[in-house]
Amino acid sequence: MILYASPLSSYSLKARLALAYKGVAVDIRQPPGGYRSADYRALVPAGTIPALVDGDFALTESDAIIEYLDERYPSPSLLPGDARDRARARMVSRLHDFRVEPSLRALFRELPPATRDNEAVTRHFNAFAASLALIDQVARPDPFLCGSAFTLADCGFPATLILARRLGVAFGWAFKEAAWFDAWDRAVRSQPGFDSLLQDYEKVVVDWIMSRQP
Ligand SMILES: N[C@@H](CCC(=O)N[C@@H](CS)C(=O)NCC(=O)O)C(=O)O
Repeated sequence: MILYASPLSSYSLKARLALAYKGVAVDIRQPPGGYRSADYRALVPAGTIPALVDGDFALTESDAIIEYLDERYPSPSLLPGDARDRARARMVSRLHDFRVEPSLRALFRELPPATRDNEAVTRHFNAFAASLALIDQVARPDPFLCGSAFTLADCGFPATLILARRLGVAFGWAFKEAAWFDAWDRAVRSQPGFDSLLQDYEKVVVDWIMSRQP
């Protein structure tokens, strides 16, 4: 299997953590010609990363990729428990993808100081804080977001929270970590292979932020 991914892509890291959790090795490649390129779209019509290519089957959308992996490699499960447990994990993951991460992504264009809109920065950080408050209400941290096992719900947050911390430094915003953060972060980093993936990601994020703030 091939995973098209890039070092700075938070959704690529989300898929890579799921693969690492399952101990599934794949060929990690950068999209030929870059994402959205014609060459890449010939392989992956949506043109986004991550994309999993398994023979003649090409799949985008990190949640769909992770659920496919979970069915192909059921153990350890990323959707354990009963119907409600699985539904909650899916809900938290979708809230991450549709509310938490987009409010941070909206800040990327505000990084260059020369063109920064400070009102927009405040608005996006407030939206981010509100989205995390929503996660506080619906998750069941113990220490993972939906209980004692790492699940689909946890996969997107490591990259997003690294980005949030680093963007907070760049914008001078005091990022208030959720009460569950420390225990969750320790538990996530103790999963085999995760810590080096997260450290590599953080280095790429720091370099990218510096390049946007000359
Ligand atoms: N909902 C998608 C989001 C993926 C996404 O936005 N990936 C970014 C890189 S992190 C990308 O491919 N951007 C290029 C584009 O949107 O065309 C997922 O869960 O995989």
